[in-house]
This record gives sequence, C-alpha cells and structure tokens, in this order.
Amino acid sequence: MGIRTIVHVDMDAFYASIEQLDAPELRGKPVIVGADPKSGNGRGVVSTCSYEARKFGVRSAMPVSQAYRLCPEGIFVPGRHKRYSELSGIVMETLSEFSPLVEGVSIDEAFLDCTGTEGLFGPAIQLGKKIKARVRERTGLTASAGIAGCKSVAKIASDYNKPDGLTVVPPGGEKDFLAPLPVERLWGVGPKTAARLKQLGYNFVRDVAKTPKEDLERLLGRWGAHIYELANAIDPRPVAPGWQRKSISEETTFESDTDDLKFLRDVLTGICESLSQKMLRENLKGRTLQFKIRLTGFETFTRSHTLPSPVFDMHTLREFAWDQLERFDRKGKAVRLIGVGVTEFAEDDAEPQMDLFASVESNQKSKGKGVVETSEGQTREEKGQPGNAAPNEAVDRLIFAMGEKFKGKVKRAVIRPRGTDGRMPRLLRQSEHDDQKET
Ligand code: DCP
Ligand code: MG
Repeated sequence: MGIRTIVHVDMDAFYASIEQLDAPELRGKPVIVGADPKSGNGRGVVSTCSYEARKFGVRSAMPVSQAYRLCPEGIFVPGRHKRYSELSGIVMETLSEFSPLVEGVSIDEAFLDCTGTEGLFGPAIQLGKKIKARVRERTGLTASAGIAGCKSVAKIASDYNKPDGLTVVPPGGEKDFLAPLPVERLWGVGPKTAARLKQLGYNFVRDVAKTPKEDLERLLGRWGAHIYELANAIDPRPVAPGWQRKSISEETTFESDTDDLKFLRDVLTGICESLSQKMLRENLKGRTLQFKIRLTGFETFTRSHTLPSPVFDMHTLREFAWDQLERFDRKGKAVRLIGVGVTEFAEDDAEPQMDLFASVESNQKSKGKGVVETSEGQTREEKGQPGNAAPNEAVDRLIFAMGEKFKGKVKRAVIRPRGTDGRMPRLLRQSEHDDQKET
C-alpha cells in the first residue's frame, strides 16, 4: 500500500457544544449534559460536558451526582438527541465534500481517506484547515482533526490538541509521533491494559515499539501482537464507508467497589437509558442482551439472553439488567464494574423509528387497551394498539392525570398490553460466562 492520507475528525464536546450553540447564555459556562441531580434525578450519567466543566474534572460516563460534587456551579441540561443526530448528519454530509470514502465511527467522529486530493485541497495542513472551516461554517461547531498515513495514528492525532485542534503527522513520522506518548493513548489500549503494560515497565509507546513482537505476545497473549503493531504505526485497515456496528455496550467502573443495590440499579438505569438512546439514534435493534459484572478482585461475569424479537427500548433493557443484578450471586463480594450490552442486531426492517419507546410486547396480539408508560416510568391505562406510540392525546391526558409536576418530563410513551408490564418476554437462548481474569 502506498502512502495514504487518512483524516480523523472528532467534534469537540459535541452534545455540550450544541447546547451552547443553541443557547448563547450557556457559552463559556460549565455545561453538563445529563439529568439534573438537584431535581431529585441523581441517577444517570454524564453524556459529556463542555471544556469549561472538564476543568473541574467532570467526564463522560461519570454519575451525575459525582459531577455535581466536582462542579456545583455546573449547568445540567437534558440531552436532545434528535438535535444531536441532525447536526451529526450535517457533519457527515460536510465531510463527504472532501472524499467519497467517509466512515462514520460514532455520532461525532469519522475517518476520511483523502489520498490523492492534494490537487484539489492542497497539502495535508491545508486540507485539515479547510475541513475544519467548512464544518464550522455549516454547523457553527468546532472539530478537531488528525491527519496521518493510517487510521490508528490519525485517531490519536485528532485527540492530540483538542479542542479545535489540527495535528498533521508527516508521512514516515508516525513512529516518532507516537514514541513519547503514554501507552494509554494507543487506540484500543483501555485503562486495564494500560495498567498492565505499566506494571510490566512499559510506560511510553516507544517502550512497546522496540520490544520484539513475540515477547509482547508472551506477556499479553493475543493482544500483544496487536499492541506491537499499534505502537509501530502498522495499521493497514482501510476506511470502510459501509461499516456497521456489531454490538453496542456501556459500562461503569466505580471509584470504590460498592454493594449498594439501589445505587447499582440506578447506575444500570442510566446505562440502559443511554444505550437505548444510542440505539434509537443509530437505528439499531438487537436480540441478545448482555449483562456484565465485575467484582472486587476482578472476577468478571457475563450473562446473555436472546429474545424472540429485537429490542432497543429502555424498559426492556432495564428489566433485564435489574433482573440479572438481582439474581446474580455475588457471594457477599462488592461490585467494581457493571455494564449492559446488546448484540445480534436485526436487519433494518424499514419500520419507522419514532422518538418513542418500542415495546417488546408489541408482537403479542393483544388489542384494545394497553398501559401507557412514559420515559419517567409513570403508567396509565389507555386505548390503543399495544406497541404503538401513544398518541399525543394519551400523553397529554397522562400529563394531566399525573399533575403539572411531570410536565416537560414526559417526553415519550408507549402503549403496552395490560398485565405484561415489567415482565420479561419469553427467552430463546440463555448463556453464562464466568471469567476469572480480566476481559
Ligand atoms: N457520549 C455519551 N456517553 C459517553 C460518551 C460520549 O453519550 N460515555 C456522547 C456525548 C458526546 C458524544 O457522544 O458529546 C461524542 O463523544 P466524544 O467521546 O467524542 O466526546 P465529546 O465530543 O463530547 O468530547 P471530545 O471533545 O473529547 O471529543
Ligand atoms: Mg468528540
């Protein structure tokens, strides 16, 4: 393969920047996207926060209660996923002005293969400036970009000088660029692997790069070879525009191990909410649900259940996760990490995706009446076809019935059959996996 020009673009504090874009009074302030812990909504996690809030130590995936402790002056705003998706679409569209090969990796980042575009856009530095300027022009938002000869290095480069950064790694300069970075900056090296590497005396990428591949394999198993390649900027993976996600998951590691069941349930609720929103955004539904738990001492267990029909709704995910937590025998040990995942996605069946909870019971043939459940968990019996989105009047009636205090909080509702509320649907498959080591 000849020398390639791979660009990685990642939007800065994406959700928080959009909030600041739409509400000028939030600009320059510590904005935290997540449920407001002051209004009794202490569950849930931070989606992201503005760079002003990061100065206080607030980070994505942190419980909102902790974010509040770190940054009491933070302005908590609920997420507006439709708006984020809308801007994500504009970003991706803008990027496609620069190459037909655009691979969206998440809602706010993408790879572009811009090999051979010098004639059009100039050398890499000019290309990067043009991409950033065009994204800013079309969205009002800043992006950071990294340009290098392969994906893994471009990805690290875009993060190198955030926010509003541009880092160009000259062809052939990849290894020098990586050498002084701490090992955790390598794409794919998580906190656990980084800790292990450091324990073995590998602090910087250069320490890994100069170690024979076989030695790393011996020390780290199959990961060793991969890490060797990452450290040596060997990454022939092409930019693949048709890329599709195979699974989606989220997990939370606690600062200190806990056996507080209520807290664990709240964390699971936050994880399921966020997962469900992501799946909605990416138009995904999956049939296999996974629960992961790691106990004090790093023993890790996963439990997975396959359902007869694919789901993405928060209710089903949470029922599953709570149920698993409840029945998992921890033998008195505290919990270090907890997570939920979904795999086995269904082909897009062209069913319209609404900003509503789909109901897992929708395949059941119960007609007539159902229970409306809001995103806040209140329920009320209503007329309608179970599984359908509750009509607006039903939501309105519900808000009325539940009193003014729920106004603004009732965003979504679904009609489910009577009597099935809260029960898990029939199972197709079930499996368990116990792992004494880190996975
Ligand atoms: N996100 C989320 N939950 C997470 C991580 C991210 O909901 N645990 C959402 C919110 C982010 C968006 O995805 O705005 C993009 O994720 P990034 O990791 O790119 O984070 P940001 O764009 O917010 O910040 P950065 O400037 O570090 O890229
Ligand atoms: Mg980002």
